Amino acid sequence: MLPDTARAFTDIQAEVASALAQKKPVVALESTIVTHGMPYPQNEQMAARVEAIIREEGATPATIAVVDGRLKVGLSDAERHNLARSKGVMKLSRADLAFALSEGLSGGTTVAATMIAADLAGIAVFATGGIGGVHKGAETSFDVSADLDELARTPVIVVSAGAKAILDIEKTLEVLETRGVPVVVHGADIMPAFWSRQSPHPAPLRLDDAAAIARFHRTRQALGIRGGLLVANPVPEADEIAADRMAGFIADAQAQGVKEGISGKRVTPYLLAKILELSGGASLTTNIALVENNARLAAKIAASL
Ligand code: PSU
Ligand code: MN
Repeated sequence: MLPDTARAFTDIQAEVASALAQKKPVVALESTIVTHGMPYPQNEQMAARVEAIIREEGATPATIAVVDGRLKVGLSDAERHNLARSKGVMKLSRADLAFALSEGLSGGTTVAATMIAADLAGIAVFATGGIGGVHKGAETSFDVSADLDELARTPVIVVSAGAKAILDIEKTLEVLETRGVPVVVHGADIMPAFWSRQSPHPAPLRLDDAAAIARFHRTRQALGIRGGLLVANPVPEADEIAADRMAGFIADAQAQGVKEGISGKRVTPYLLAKILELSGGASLTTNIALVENNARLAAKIAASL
């Protein structure tokens, strides 16, 4: 599956390579959530737990990251540990993934870069927390995540809890629709809002189980419709933080970010860290729970495919 030209830069872990060769279910995982999205040591515990959940569901996890200029598809325990502890590594998206490889650098891969690597390796399903999207105030900042363009072009199923609620969810849905990206809410009629089960927006599409999601993906491929599919999986009720409670933390974090002049790639990591602080750690607990929930569904979709 991996093109020869990419092989020179890529290390596919033996377990992942053998699962792919035998057409067994494999789920890709991103690593910006580890390097920039959560503090140590919770990031490492989350990364290990999510891999264990995927194994419990009978699939093979493939965490994707760049380590010393090598594109890793599947990490060893030591590599995961080092990545979780590393400070100052890059946050890699489509624009700079190849830069880290050509310069021998290390970094966490965002949703966009992880989709590229998963597709290169022949992995069709990927679990994350929340995708990047259109930021609030994008009408002046022009801050729209490369994740949206990637979903439009790269044929990977991304299982998320929707777009992070720090974003403008309505505008994010509009861009996804324009780019032809199906947004399927799992088991609900309302679009989730990451930490909360409900946003004010209706679900663009709804499917209630993994088999139906896999069937939809195959049907698009049969028609030759290229591109990804976004699954929005609401956080379990027991773990959610009500949207009105989150709204206060989000607004305060945003105002603080504007005051400190935070822009570009730093916006999302800054807001996540600030909201963690303002919520007294509650946002992190919910973030971990929703990633675990997404990993479970992703493994079931991979098995159905
Ligand atoms: N989901 C989380 N935490 C994160 C991210 C997703 O629960 O930190 C990361 C993803 O890697 C996503 C990135 O691609 O945030 C979006 O960054 P930006 O808004 O700069 O495109
Ligand atoms: Mn951005």
